[in-house]
Amino acid sequence: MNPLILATWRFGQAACAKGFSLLAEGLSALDAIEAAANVVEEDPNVNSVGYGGLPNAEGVVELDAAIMDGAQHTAGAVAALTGFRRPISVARCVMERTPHVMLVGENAKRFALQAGFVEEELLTEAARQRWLAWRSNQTGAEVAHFDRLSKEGHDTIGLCALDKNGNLAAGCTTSGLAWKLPGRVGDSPIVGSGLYVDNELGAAAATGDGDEIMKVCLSYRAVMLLERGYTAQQACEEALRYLLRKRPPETCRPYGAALIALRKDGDCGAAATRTGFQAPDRLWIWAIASTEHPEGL
Ligand code: SD4
Repeated sequence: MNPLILATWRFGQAACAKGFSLLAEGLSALDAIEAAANVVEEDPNVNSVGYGGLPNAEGVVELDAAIMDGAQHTAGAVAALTGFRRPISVARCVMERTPHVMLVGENAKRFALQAGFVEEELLTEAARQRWLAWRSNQTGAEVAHFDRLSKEGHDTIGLCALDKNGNLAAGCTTSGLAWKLPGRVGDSPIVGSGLYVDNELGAAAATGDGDEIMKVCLSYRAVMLLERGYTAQQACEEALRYLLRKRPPETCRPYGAALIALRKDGDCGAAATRTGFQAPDRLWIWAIASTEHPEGL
């Protein structure tokens, strides 16, 4: 089986390069996903993931992350976690060291400390300045105004990987929507919404408006379409058509959603409900298989 890894957004390229180098050495899809996600989590210039992420409405960086292992059909997640650069690694510890799937907020932090992670300030000066600028424009009762999902292309990283043994894994890690209400959790750490893996079928991961993605269990739906014989591309497109039917854009915030999917046999696909998840001529989705695709898919 040829290993393969794919990710959302332009910054997914560096993640894929790291993940693929591990897959090529024979490491598992699970290890590749974690290491690939860590690359973006550590990058202060990515203002939507990990260290350097934009904060919530009160200026606190709250992170959501999940990892799913197809080989064992198991998952781990953290939500509204503060103070740790690599939330996907904390999520993996939840999966491997507890009988649970998700830990949240202060108790997720307590768990991370007990697991040996080092607490740090995640709000960079650049992110703080953007938050201050946003806050100075707010008037009294106005609640979270989200400016994410602009054409900047700074967003959640979703990843799917296939290793040489044919096992699949997926991951998602994000600081969520900028200026969100404290405690708001998006789709990214929710199994079935932000990510899903069925080792016999394939894997999917989502990015976009988590408050809409969660209403249709988008990643689960894409994987279930693989079961019906859809290609990965068809599965992404059909799952997003379902989202658009249930939640017509005129009734929602105009942010939309995008999906990546990877079938068990290596077939891969990506689709979005609108432009803005795209460079002018292609989706900002990166895949690395036996050959690199430096221009994205
Ligand atoms: C969220 N889905 O927290 C994430 C944000 C994102 O593209 O992916 N935006 O809702």
